[in-house]
Amino acid sequence: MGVKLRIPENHPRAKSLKERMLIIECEKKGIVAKAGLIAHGRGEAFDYIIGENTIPPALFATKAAAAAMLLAKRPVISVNGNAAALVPKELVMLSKELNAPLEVNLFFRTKRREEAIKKHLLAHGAELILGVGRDASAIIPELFSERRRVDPRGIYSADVVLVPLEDGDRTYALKKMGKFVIAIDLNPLSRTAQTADITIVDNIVRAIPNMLRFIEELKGASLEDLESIVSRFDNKKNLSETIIYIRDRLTKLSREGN
Ligand code: PTJ
Repeated sequence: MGVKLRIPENHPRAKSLKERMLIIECEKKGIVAKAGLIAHGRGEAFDYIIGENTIPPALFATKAAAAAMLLAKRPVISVNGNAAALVPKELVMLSKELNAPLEVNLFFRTKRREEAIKKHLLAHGAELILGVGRDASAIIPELFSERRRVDPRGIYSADVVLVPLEDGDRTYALKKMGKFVIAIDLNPLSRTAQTADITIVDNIVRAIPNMLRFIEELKGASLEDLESIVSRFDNKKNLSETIIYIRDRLTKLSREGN
């Protein structure tokens, strides 16, 4: 109890183990839900299958997502426990770059967790956090989980919503409200992945920094160029290419006798 595990730098899985420790530490601080530990493990398994690298369809989706966020009039970044634990600094940077507020939106919503996530993001440089306490006073229609509670200044009135690590019930409801949904989900088969307008099948620890790079690259692009990047993107096609990539990778590995 309370003993901090040191992960040797030369450990072959050091990066993954550090992410795991981050999630565990943040569960202790009340940021990550207990179920978030399990969700992380599911993510790790999919990440292992794609090779723990950003694969070409994910990069393509990230560029389209950056263009969509730049085109948005009211973009909002939804933050849950796992996202806050893994990439707090990067989420704050993204929020500032895009002038897109961060909104706490939780499946396992408790006052303690809302406050812990808000504190964590403020400690990483955020200035305003939406969706905490009474601020989550609007309701997403036809949604029955705690995720239905949203901030009228944030997700409720957003045109584009970035939802990292979704659990499937909200993307459909947001789409029914006419919103454009960008998901980050390592599982290309999940309901969220299948329902979103743009799905980035990548680990959030790579996807958000990649998005920041694309935003830098596209900041000066014309509206027409940004619109053309978004309209050329086909989520179903990109997900098929992701699954084909995984199939081909596994076939190659099986031939190598792995
Ligand atoms: O913080 P809360 O209360 O909102 O709870 C959040 C969790 C994550 C517990 C909740 O949304 C949940 O149970 O999610 P699921 O149904 O396990 O779905 C999470 C999805 O995120 C799965 O498809 C995972 O593969 C994926 N995932 C996990 N870790 C990562 C990830 N995707 C991208 N990057 C990751 N690091």
